[in-house]
Amino acid sequence: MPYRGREKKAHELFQRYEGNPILKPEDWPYPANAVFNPAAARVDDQTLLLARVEDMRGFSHLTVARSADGLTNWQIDPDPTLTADPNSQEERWGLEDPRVVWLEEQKEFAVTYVSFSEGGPVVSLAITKNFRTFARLGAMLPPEDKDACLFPRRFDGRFALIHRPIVRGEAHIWLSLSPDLKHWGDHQLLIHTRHAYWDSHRVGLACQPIETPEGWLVFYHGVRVTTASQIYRLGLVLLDLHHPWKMLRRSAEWILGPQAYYERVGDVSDVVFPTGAIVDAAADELRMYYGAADSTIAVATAKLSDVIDYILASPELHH
Ligand code: BMA
Repeated sequence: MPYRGREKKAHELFQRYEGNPILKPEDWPYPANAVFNPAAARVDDQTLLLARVEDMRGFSHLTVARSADGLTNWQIDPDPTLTADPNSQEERWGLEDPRVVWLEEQKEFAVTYVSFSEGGPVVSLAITKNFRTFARLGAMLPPEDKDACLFPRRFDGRFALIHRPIVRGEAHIWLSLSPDLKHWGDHQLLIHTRHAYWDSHRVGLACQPIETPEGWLVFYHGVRVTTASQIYRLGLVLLDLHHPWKMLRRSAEWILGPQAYYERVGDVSDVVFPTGAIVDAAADELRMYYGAADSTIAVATAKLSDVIDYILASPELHH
């Protein structure tokens, strides 16, 4: 694709919805301290969010909220949708930060979420058709691991998982492969932190990978540690369509950072943490759902074509 030279600047891609935050603990049908970091999927012509809900003990579970337009009139499940399995060692201290993807072969949704085990956070997999009943497949890889999502299909016969282990205090994004969604191998470093940049301290997957004719759009969060706080912002890479372990381009700048009051002030200040996206290709629209300051849920919208133009104008990476 030739360079088209009409791309927007990084910070112009997304528009915050004026009704933000769209979901708050006060909206919940039962007591909750915070609602944030939701997975997003289109189900029965509605936008479905699977939100992380933190209870008054400080433990989290996941609850579904549905809306016809993805912005207003949210119908929240009256009770928690997916809670920690009391018999599971891995889910001892709750479930956090889900991502959802539609598996084309299985014709089911895959939910990858963080289980807080006594041995640290691990990524677990649950499969569902309807977000009412779930088949739990357990922990995928050892701790410490977070920020994971599957791709919707196999590549050269194998499923691919993006995830973020922490090793020696370093937090880079990895990609692993599996023939059966159970046994994982061929682990590869995919996106590393960048010294001195806004994403110098930690990186982790944001929403589910988004397929385009140019390749996979993979949004990720990047963390900078300052003397005052840790700032969570959003970046973007483009992965090869057929070989997603190959990164083609990476944005130098962040494209969304904490600016609005609800992103700057909350239980954890200065956090935008996107975990779910809805794409309407016909309308050229990308809606990004994110946790704001670990307290509420907000949404920002971009034109899909603007995002593609932007990443295609970022420097090509050579392997
Ligand atoms: C990360 C995760 C997220 C959280 C973020 C900001 O490590 O635990 O759940 O939103 O920190 O506090």
